[in-house]
Amino acid sequence: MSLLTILEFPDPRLRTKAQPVTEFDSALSSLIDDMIETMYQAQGIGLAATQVNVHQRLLVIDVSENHDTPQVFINPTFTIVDEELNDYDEGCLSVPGFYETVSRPRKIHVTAQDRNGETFELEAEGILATCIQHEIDHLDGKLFVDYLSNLKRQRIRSKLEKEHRKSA
Ligand code: GNR
Ligand code: NI
Repeated sequence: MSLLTILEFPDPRLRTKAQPVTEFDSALSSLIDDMIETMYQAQGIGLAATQVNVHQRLLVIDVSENHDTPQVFINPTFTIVDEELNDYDEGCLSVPGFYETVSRPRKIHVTAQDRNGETFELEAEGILATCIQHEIDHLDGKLFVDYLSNLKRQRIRSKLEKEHRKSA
């Protein structure tokens, strides 16, 4: 397995719209394992392929207490079950160091495929619902900072650009 590099805002590659996964082969399985390893190493609860510069519709999540139950979602879609919004203090491995409140539908119904291409469905609420929506946004080239005011997003962009210059 190998660790993958996580792109950081405002990298334009994070704006790429991911394409559906069509080949459920060993290369896909290796990518999934690398993404899970990268998510754990970065201490994140989710990771979308877009963040590691792979523009396929694939994401991994682990919201379990012991960080030992990774979930894989390929070609995921969701419908809103409960329009009621949940506020969550969101962070993102591609926007390191910043946390802001985002409102999203609290309960969703998700359809996705597993690494063998088998379709499954589940209902998600709480942090899992928030995380799945955050990750699917990544696959569509969207970041949580897009829900903030232009001023806040601009400030975050400037601070991260400054950090990137320092470490370049
Ligand atoms: O690690 C993460 N924590 C988190 C907290 C609240 C809402 C969403 C997330 S996802 C994030 C990892 C990440 O950037 N996934 O894309
Ligand atoms: Ni993220």
